[in-house]
Amino acid sequence: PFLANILRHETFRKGEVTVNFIQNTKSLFTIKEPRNRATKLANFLGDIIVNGNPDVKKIDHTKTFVTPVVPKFDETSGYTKGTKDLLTELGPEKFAAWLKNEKKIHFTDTTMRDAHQSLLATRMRTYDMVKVAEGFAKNHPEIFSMEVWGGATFDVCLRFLKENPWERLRSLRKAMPNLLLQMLIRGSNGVGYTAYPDNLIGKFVEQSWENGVDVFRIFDSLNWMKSIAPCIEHVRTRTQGLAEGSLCYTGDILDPNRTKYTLEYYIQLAKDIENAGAHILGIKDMAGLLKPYAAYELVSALKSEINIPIHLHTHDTSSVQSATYLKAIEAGVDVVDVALGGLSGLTAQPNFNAITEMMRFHERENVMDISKLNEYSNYWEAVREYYYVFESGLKAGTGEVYQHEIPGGQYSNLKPQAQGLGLADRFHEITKMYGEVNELFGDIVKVTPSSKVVGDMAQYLVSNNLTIEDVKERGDTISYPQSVVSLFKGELGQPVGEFPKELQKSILKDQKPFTNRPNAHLEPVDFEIEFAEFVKIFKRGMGRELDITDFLSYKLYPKVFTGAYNHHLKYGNVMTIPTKNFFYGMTPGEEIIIKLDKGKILLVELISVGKPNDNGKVTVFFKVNGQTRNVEIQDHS
Ligand code: 3PY
Ligand code: ZN
Repeated sequence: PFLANILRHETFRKGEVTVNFIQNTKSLFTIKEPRNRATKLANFLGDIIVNGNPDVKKIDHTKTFVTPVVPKFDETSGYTKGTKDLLTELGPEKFAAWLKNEKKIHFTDTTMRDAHQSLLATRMRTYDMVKVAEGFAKNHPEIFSMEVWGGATFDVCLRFLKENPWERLRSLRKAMPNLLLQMLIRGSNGVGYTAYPDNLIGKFVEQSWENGVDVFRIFDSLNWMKSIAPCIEHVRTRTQGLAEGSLCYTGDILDPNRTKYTLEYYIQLAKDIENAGAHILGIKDMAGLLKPYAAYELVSALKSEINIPIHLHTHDTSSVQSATYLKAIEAGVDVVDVALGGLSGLTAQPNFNAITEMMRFHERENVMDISKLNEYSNYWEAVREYYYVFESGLKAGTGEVYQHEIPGGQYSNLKPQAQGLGLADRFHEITKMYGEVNELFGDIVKVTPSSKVVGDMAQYLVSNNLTIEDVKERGDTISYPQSVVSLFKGELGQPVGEFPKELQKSILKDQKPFTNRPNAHLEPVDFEIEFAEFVKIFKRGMGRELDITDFLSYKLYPKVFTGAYNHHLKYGNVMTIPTKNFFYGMTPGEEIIIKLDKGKILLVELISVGKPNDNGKVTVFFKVNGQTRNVEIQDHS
């Protein structure tokens, strides 16, 4: 009603709004404001203002921001038919055949998932995505898919952003009904760091589809088919979506001295993935190790050995990965992953805008509206500034990646982790140690969650001033990080080759490893009974019925879900708070608009912030929709 009041007002309609329009126009406030929600949000903002966002470690008070400009689009028009419509029309098998026959190169836009996972520690908020989602889908219906979900986004949504990841998915689905939406799923590890019961993964896949996912990029952190195949089966049996079974690329197929991950190894794995029923083969080059000439060899060989289309993913950590795409395109790859300029390059994907130009006038060109793409790049460039505290600090491409082999999505997290351990100034020691730990572990595939284990071990050794030699000489006297024990026990599955036996013994001490599927050790979930119990525990105050998607969040991340739930009870839904204010609070005199559901809005102005009283409480004075609203916040400083 408040928004309607504004929209209806003469002054607003004539475009003559001045700064004080709202305050001076009392008639706008003849509405009943949603009091409880307003108080909760004021408490949230008050807490950020007084104590800071706990996720933000160090604020640069001189930092200024420019307002991101949302590129224009026709809000009243429908959507041009895109790949989602085609999938609905053809079904997954025929769709895959269509893709394989396409001459032009297709693009997956990773801006809303992997790009920010890899540059900004996954902190991008739904708020900034939904602003451009509809326009982007209308302006760029040629896009193959939008990667918007999975990987670390699920965990980070709940843990740090206090968002409901399912709500993100649903909003993006609604805004982009014509394009395929894509997610990354870690095989039997779902969107977590450990194996889950098979029927839980099955339900998760089913609900992901129901809520908007079309393309499931499925991988296993050790390239273990026994983890990949069941997940492909879930997609085939429970959805009408596309199973993109993926091989994770590591090593260097052109290096004659690296005999573990050879071209023959990848061809066999690709065949296994095809035989397991994948509609598309993903080549997941998570660390950006696939060099241009190797890409040509690999894609050419796969093109002649398998019959499904090939989708290539890389990270530009070294800065030469555009050349990899060029060679892969020459070899016939069907789709490549790119990120919009402002959020591309370095540990993220190669630059969409530049790759589009690279292909211009080539026989495989996919014609895009480049000036519109550039406008979106500018939008993300401006939005990115709000997330400056999460930047990894990497300023240039690095050849070191070929030594340490750290995945792009892990790199931006490793730095804050190192900082948290007080090891910020020893970061290069950690990255070097990461490579050495990989050797020690027998050169394993490193991608979430196996990569996290290598990272944990590297940080553990550096922080305890231990060397690889120490581990080799007196490993049985060392007490290893829990994740390392778990890996060597077989809880993440089995690596290519085997675990080095001596090391495994010294890590496990007297525990016995297993070699069958970790999921075989897990009890299936009894959905009926457990869901009923869940609803009983979490029944208070969400303002809506809890559903199966909430239950899945809980089963995947019990503690994190509980934290997010309690946060919600205390502060309400904070998803629609503008990003700058979500992370950095407000300054006196600042006025912001917070959209609630069903078109309701709150106009919040920070009037002033008091001094702590004897009990350490600070009064924060707001005006909410024109009415004074004071909140008392405990000062934790
Ligand atoms: C993830 O699993 O989150 C990844 O992005 C792996 O590359
Ligand atoms: Zn990636």
